[in-house]
Amino acid sequence: MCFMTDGRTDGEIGDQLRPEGQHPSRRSRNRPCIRPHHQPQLEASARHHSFSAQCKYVSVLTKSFAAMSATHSSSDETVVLYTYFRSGASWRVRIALNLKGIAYTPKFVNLLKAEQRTDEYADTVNPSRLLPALIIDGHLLNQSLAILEYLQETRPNVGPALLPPATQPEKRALVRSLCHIIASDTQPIQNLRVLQKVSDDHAARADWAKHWITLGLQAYEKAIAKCAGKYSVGDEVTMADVCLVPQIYNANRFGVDLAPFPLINRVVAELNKLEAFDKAKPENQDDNPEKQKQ
Ligand SMILES: N[C@@H](CCC(=O)N[C@@H](CS)C(=O)NCC(=O)O)C(=O)O
Repeated sequence: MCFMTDGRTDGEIGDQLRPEGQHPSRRSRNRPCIRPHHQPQLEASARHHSFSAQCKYVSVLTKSFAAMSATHSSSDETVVLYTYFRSGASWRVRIALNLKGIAYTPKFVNLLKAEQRTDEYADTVNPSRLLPALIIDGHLLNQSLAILEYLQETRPNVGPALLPPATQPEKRALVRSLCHIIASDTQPIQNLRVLQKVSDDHAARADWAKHWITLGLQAYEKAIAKCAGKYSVGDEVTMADVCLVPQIYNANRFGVDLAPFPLINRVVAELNKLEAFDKAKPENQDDNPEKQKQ
């Protein structure tokens, strides 16, 4: 299994569990790691402005994008992803963008510094005060599963089909149900704001996360028993795989025993061989403090 139990420190495990404001430097958090072919003003502005200024900028940008998309819909406008290296939901979108070959500019939002909780962020980026958010084709999109479906619907012939075709509604429902095992029934119960509410005690938070992740993975393992091939559903990468990989990273962080999940382990090992998945990993993100030290 390629996930990084190795090199994990208490600090890393506790990252999501630690009180806010104790995170290492954000010196280079706005440095993009993947540049779009076109680099209009947004990227330069994103790098040089405070988060507050960035929010106002996005608001303006979003409005001007809305006006633009009324006149032409193109797929080569600047794509901006609001992301944090360890955010599983952002990670899903990073994978999908890579699979679809869409270059993007990351806008780093430090969850441990609660940058997602400001009113400005809620008003201009994501009303849920969560990551991710994606600006694409002149639209500002939230909710990772909605974003994955948007990418598939707007780019059906590029990269793998994240969802089976509409002519296979049962298979589509299967893929979506696997996504929801992770994205609805598991990840939300162990995200930062829930853990912070559960307890101030790091060990208690980890216990909580471990419990719910284990139940989620038990469901996923059973659910793919009849459909897994090379990947979760047959031999094509789907949205389900995109959701699975970040969840396994969290499972490792919280010390979940993955031995009882041989199918998941096999599928994840295959997925980790793919470049689109590799590029999307936390260790390859420019806002990862470990990467900044390199
Ligand atoms: N259902 C949302 C979940 C988003 C979510 O939980 N995001 C986490 C990061 S993975 C977050 O922003 N957490 C910040 C917090 O808990 O305050 C989606 O899929 O987009």
